[in-house]
Amino acid sequence: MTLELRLASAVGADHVLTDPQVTASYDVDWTGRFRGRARAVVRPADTSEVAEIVRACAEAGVAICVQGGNTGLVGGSVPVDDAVLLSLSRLTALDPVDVVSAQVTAGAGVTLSALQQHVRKHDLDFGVDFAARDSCTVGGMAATNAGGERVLRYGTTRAQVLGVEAVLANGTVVSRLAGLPKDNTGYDVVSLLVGSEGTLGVITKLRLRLVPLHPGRAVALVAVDDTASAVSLVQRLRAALPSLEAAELFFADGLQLVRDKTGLPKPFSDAHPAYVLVECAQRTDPAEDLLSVLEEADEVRDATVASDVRGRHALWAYRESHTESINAVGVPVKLDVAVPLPALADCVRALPKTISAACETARPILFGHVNEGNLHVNVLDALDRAEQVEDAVLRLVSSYGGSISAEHGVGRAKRAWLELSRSPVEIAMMRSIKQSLDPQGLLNPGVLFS
Ligand code: FAD
Ligand code: 2HG
Ligand code: ZN
Repeated sequence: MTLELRLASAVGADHVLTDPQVTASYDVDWTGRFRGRARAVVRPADTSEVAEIVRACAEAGVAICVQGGNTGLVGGSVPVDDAVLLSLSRLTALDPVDVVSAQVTAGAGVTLSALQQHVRKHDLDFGVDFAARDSCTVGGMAATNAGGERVLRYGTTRAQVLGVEAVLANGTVVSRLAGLPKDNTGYDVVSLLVGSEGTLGVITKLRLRLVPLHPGRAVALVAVDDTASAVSLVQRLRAALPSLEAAELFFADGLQLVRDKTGLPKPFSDAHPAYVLVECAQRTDPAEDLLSVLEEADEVRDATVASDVRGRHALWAYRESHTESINAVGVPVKLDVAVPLPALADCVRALPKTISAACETARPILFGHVNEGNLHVNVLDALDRAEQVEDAVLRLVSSYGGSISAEHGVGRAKRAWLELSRSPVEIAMMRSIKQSLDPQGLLNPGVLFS
């Protein structure tokens, strides 16, 4: 039997897609920068179908590219030519919420917003949130250990994952879904699969920790002079407000670009160099507490606070619209770095010069998650000098003791610079884990390692 026939008998012919017009959107990443050509897109419905696909590909020696919502930003979900693209988008089962343990089991293809809707009915919430919520899947979030806007309070996706079910490269299923918060019985298989970017196994289910849903929320958009003031303001808010959940940073050029693309009004009558967006959440409305800290803070040049849903969303739009607005201008060279917080202001000052030395025409737009020293460096008009820009930025970040990828992962985009963030011993450990779990190198070849 040919591989295509075996795949069709595993999932049904309707779920093996080969027409280039139908498969085109699976072959290109969200930013439009990374492309491949899958021999077929296969859409299994459950774990046993995933296992059968992986077994069939392993026996035929054909590579598999794993894809969830295809919102990843490092080219990891795009197929290498002739790979089978394994889409998890039909694994959308959501178990009833376990309110006693504050946990839920979700299929890998459940989107973040579907998960949010499901658990919020029980006054519970998921600890990770970001703008791709309507498309990204929990499988993709776990595979990339996604961060987002609430890491300050709840940590990254890894901190929310208590259990995992996955199909290994030879088609066997590993299942660890009990969700015991305490379980010290050897190597942490769950944590190993989280952040492995589809190179060690195909995640099919997750047991997720939930957090309380806070009905009282307030968002403030604050104008400040520079990054140093933003860092100092966030430090002040963190100390004063246990309800602080998010602290985001963007600058005048990013705001202008967002306003040009979205038509949003000016947030303040005067323009300012930098903006911090913060959110507090608790049982009661935190607006008064937030306002009184902001009134005392000498970093604040102007501020506006909203605690109604519409007002909060309107303020978040200035920050969350950055990614789409940038892509509407052109395909950016996208970097996602972190530096130690005390070095953040220096790094922001040094970046424009470093980037223009690598590419004269480059237009950098910076924004990010200030509390983690996580900067999103998007460089427009620089695609023909992409490698030089990437190299210059990543070496600068490394000189501060930073990370070449704070939250998006390594994928194909950052693999050439892995040694700037990981020691030779660590890379050797990673390679030997990969070799032992996927000796044929069939799962996501080219992701993480060259
Ligand atoms: P995909 O893009 O499909 O895949 C991502 C990687 O995971 C690939 O390597 C893929 O092979 C692998 N993978 C996917 N599913 C599985 C699975 N079931 N098993 C094994 N491997 C799998 N990220 C952040 O961390 N923080 C943010 O704030 C943030 N904001 C974003 C905003 C926008 C507008 C966009 C477009 C993206 C944003 N991201 C952010 C990027 C982020 O990586 C993804 O949105 C998300 O984590 C990926 O989910 P996905 O289902 O789309 O995965
Ligand atoms: C965000 O924080 C995402 O909005 C996307 O991580 C970042 O577009 C980017 O560079
Ligand atoms: Zn981010």
